[in-house]
Amino acid sequence: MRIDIVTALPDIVEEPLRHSIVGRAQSKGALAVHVHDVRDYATDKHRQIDDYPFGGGAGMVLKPEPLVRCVEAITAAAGAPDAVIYLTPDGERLQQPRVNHLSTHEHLILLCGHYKGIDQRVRDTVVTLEVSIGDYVLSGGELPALVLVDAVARLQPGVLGDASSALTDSFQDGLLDAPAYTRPASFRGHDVPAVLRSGDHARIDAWRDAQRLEKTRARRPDLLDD
Ligand code: 6GU
Repeated sequence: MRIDIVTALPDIVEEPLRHSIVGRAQSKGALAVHVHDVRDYATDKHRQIDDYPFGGGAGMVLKPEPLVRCVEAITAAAGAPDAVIYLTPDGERLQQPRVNHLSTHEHLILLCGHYKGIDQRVRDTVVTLEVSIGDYVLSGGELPALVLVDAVARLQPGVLGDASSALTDSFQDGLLDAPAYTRPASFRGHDVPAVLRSGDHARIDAWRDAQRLEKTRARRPDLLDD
């Protein structure tokens, strides 16, 4: 899978991509993430990427030409993407089924906005999907882009150590995860539930299923309605 991130703040996204699961996915050749500085595609000598909004108001708007030129350069180099995704708080709220579907694509372009967003004509003519990562406001699309990359990277074949672990995650089957414990068996007077040390895997599975159901009922009853 190839993912291109188009941003005015490449430093924010570059370092996190080198670590953890996303870093490992890239080392393994399962994923290649390319970061593009939209300023490199500015058309004027001041390399201006944003401007005042027509009609007035606070904040700056990312100009259309650098963004579209950058997408065109990516397409010329790597072919047409399966989706051009704009990260924006007014997009579709990201949930696991959408992540699962995106993870099957070969090529995504992610557009990060900031300030007051990007010119509407980019959204109308180039963007094919708009995604939000939740109902709160962030200062730009860079952290949401990293969230999306992480969520799809861990689903690439061969990336997770345990092939089954992606499938037992919270949300993947509509339930939250069971509690996890490691050594020591007793920590400051709190003991690991005895069933987990019993070696009886049928009982352990049944205990975990019951815990998942109970936790989901207590914390996220909305998940049980679906
Ligand atoms: Cl995708 N962008 C911004 N700026 N804020 C957000 C968001 C995205 N998702 C939730 N809040």
